[in-house]
Amino acid sequence: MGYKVVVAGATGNVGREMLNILAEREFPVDEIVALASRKSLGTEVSFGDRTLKTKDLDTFDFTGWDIALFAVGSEATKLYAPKAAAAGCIVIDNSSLYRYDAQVPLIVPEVNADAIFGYKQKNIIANPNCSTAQMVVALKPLHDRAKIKRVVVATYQSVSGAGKEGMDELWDQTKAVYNPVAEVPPKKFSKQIAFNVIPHIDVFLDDGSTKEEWKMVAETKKILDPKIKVTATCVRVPVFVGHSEAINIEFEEPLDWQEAQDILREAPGVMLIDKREPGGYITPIECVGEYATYVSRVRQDSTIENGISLWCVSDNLRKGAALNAVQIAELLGSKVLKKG
Ligand code: 11C
Repeated sequence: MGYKVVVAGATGNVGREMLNILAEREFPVDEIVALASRKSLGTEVSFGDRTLKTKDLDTFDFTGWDIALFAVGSEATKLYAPKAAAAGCIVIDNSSLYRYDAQVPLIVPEVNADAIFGYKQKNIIANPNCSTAQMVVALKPLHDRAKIKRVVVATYQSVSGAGKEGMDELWDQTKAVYNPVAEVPPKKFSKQIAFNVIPHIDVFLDDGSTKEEWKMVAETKKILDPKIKVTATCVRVPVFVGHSEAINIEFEEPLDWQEAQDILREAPGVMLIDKREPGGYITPIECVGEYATYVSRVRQDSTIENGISLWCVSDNLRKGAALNAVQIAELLGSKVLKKG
C-alpha cells in the first residue's frame, strides 16, 4: 500500500523536479495528482513514464489525500496550504511562508529528522531555502565534532532560483550580447545578469542586508543550532542551475582540515571531491541533476583560532528544493504514516 500524493505548482521548475524525483526514487505512490494555477491548467507534466494533465489547485478537494508537496510561492501557499492541512493532508511547503513559524518544523532530513513529529501542530512541514539546505548538510557533521561558533558565507546563486523567468532572462541577454537585434533589459533581476554578478537576492531589509541573507541566518539557527552566528552575502551569478557557497567556519574546538575531510567523506548527503590540484573540485555545472551536496577546497583558516574554509555546491532545484521535499515525504512515510 502506498500514498495518495499531490504536487501543487507542478508546472514550475521545482514542481517538475518534485515529480521527477518522486518517480526516480520510487516513492510508494498509489495515486498522484498534479495541480496548477488556472493559467497553466491542462498543461501536461511528466511523472516517470506517465504524463499527467494538471488540475485546478483552486477547486481541488484535498480530502483523502495523504501528502501534498507545495511549490507555489507564499501567496498561493497562504490560500491553499491551510485548506489542505485542514482536510487532513500533510503539507510539505517549499515557500518561505511557514519556515519561521514556531509551530511548523523546518526540516533537512540529514540534519534534524527528529523534528518531523512537530508536523502535528499545523499538519504543515516547511522546506528550507535552497542556499540554507546545502549549507547545513555540510555544516552538521562538523558541528557535531567541533561545535560551530560562527559562519561567514558568500553565495554564488544560479538564476533558476528565480524561476523560469530568471533562466529566460539569462538566456535572452546572453544571446543578445552576441546578436544584438534587440536589447533585453533587466526585468526579473535588478541589473543585467548575463556576463555579470549581482549582489542582491530578494528584498532589502532595514539593516542593509537582503531577505535571502536573513533567511540563511534564521534558517540555519532553526535547523541546526540557534547559538550559531551566521553572516551571509548572497550573490546572483550567470549560471543556470547549481548554487555555490564559499563558507568560512569558526569552531569552539580545534579541528584540522584532514579530520574535517574525513568527517565530510562519511557524512550523509555529502560528496567530498577535494584533490588540491587543478580541477580537483566541483563546479555547479557538474552537480546538475545530482542529489549530493558537494564539498571541495577544505582547508585551514589560520587567521582565526579554530577555522576551516570550504567550497560547497549543490543542485538548487534538487537538494535545495524538490529533493529535500521528497526526502521529507520519505521521512514522514517511514516515521509517521508507515504505509509504504
Ligand atoms: C534564489 N534562494 O536563489 C532563492 C530561491 O525562499 O525558497 C528560493 C527562495 C525561497 O533566488
